Amino acid sequence: MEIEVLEGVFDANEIIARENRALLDELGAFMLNLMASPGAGKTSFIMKTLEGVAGDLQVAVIEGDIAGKVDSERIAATGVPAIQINTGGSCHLEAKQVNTALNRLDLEGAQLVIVENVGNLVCPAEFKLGEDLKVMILSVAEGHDKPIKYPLMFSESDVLIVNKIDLIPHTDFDMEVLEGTVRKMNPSVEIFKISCRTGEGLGAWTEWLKERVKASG
Ligand SMILES: Nc1nc2c(ncn2[C@@H]2O[C@H](COP(=O)(O)OP(=O)(O)OP(=O)(O)O)[C@@H](O)[C@H]2O)c(=O)[nH]1
Ligand SMILES: [Mg+2]
Ligand SMILES: [Zn+2]
Repeated sequence: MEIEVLEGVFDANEIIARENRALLDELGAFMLNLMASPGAGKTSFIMKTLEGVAGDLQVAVIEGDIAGKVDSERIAATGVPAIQINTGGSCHLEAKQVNTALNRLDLEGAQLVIVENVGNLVCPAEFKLGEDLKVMILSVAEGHDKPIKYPLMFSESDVLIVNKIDLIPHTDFDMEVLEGTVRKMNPSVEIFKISCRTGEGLGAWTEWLKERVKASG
C-alpha cells in the first residue's frame, strides 16, 4: 500500500488552506492576508480600507496577535464583525486558526475578509491561509533595504503597500531604490504608496481593491 507522507507543518497547513479556499468560494468571499512587521500600520491600514469600501463591500476582519485584543476592539468599534486569534507565542498565523475564525464569524453576505497576520516579516509568508491576495506593508521608517534582508515576503506578496510616506522627509528612505529592488524580485507586484495619517494614496488602493473583489465574483 502507498503511504502518503505529509512533509511536516507545511503540507498539513496547505490541506487546511485549501479547505479555507473552498469555504470562501462557497460564501463568495475574497480574502486578504495582510502581513508586515510590528507597528508598520496593519490595523491603521485596515481601518482606512474599511472607510474606503464602506457602502460598496461587506467586510469581516480576523485579527492575529501573539496576545491581547486591542486590534480587534479597534475594528469592532467601527461596527464591522471582527474576531481575535491569540497565537500564544507563535509568530505567524496558520490555516487552521483562520479556519476556526471563519467558522465562528458571521459571514452572511460578507464579500471581503481581511486577515491581519502577526507582526513579523519572516514566517507569515511561508504559511498559506487560503487567501486570494497576499498584501504586505512596509513603512518607510523601516528602511528601503528590507527586501534584501527579508526576500521571501517581498517576492511572495501580490501587493506591496508603502506606508507612512508622510514621514519620508524625516528619514533617508529612497523610494526609487525600494521599487527597483522589489520589481527585480517580483515583476508583477502592485505597489501603492500611502499614508494612513494624511490619507494620501488610499483612494487608489481602495478603488483597485473594489475592482479586484468584483472581478473575482
Ligand atoms: N506618521 C504615521 N504614523 C502611522 C501611519 N500609519 C500608522 N501609523 C502609526 O503607527 C503606529 C502603529 O500602527 P498600527 O496600525 O497599530 O500598526 P500594526 O502594524 O497594526 O501594529 P501591530 O499590530 O502591533 O504589529 C500607530 O501609532 C499609528 O498611529 C502613517 O501613515 N503615518
Ligand atoms: Mg495591528
Ligand atoms: Zn512564525
